[in-house]
Amino acid sequence: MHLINDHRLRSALGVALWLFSSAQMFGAFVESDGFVVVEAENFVSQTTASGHAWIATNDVAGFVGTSAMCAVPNTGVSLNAVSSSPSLTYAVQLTNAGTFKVWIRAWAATGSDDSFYLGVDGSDAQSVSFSHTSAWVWKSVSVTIANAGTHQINLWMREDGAYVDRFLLTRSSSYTPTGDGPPESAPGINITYPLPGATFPAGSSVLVNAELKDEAGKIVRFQRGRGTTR
Ligand SMILES: [Ca+2]
Ligand SMILES: [Ca+2]
Repeated sequence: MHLINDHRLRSALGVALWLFSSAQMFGAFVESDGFVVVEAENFVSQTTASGHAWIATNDVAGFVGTSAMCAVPNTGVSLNAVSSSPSLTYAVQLTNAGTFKVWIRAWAATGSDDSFYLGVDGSDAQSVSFSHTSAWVWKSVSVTIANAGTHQINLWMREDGAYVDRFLLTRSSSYTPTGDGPPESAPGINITYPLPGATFPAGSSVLVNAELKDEAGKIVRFQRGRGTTR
């Protein structure tokens, strides 16, 4: 008999990864070992406001993933309130509560392009300013999240022309990312069948059910596949 755990299913059958790669919508990214890492381009939703919007762009080299996000047009606007600011919303699934450091990888050409607002669950917006060195830099702020589970991370424009590549949450107060930072976290894919610990004879044909949920917990994609155990 071969014991098949969740990891083995993913690698042996590839169903969950195929599901993720084919999904157009991103669910919650899952905390692992006190870390959640998210590409800025993998937002759940966005809004436009004040004649501005966040767009995916590849025009500054050195981004990670498929792109960075930039608040455009860059016409010298600085917004005072997030209620009138274009937003990006992300979903993270936390197994811990408490104080997290949020590290954001950002880029700016000038001192009029180097800030944004960051919030949690649509509130507690903090103004974040970073260095305009025309290089990708990591900047951190602290946030407190009262309970584990799925939460929103919100990014709002402050100064137009700001670029954001990716961000991470960490429970460590001493950790400092360098370079690109760690790989992006796994999305919240649940394998609903077989259950963890299920056993099958080697060479069995196994049906696998997997689902991807959005930040509200609604199933946005369901996939069924079949593979053979090794
Ligand atoms: Ca600007
Ligand atoms: Ca990116």
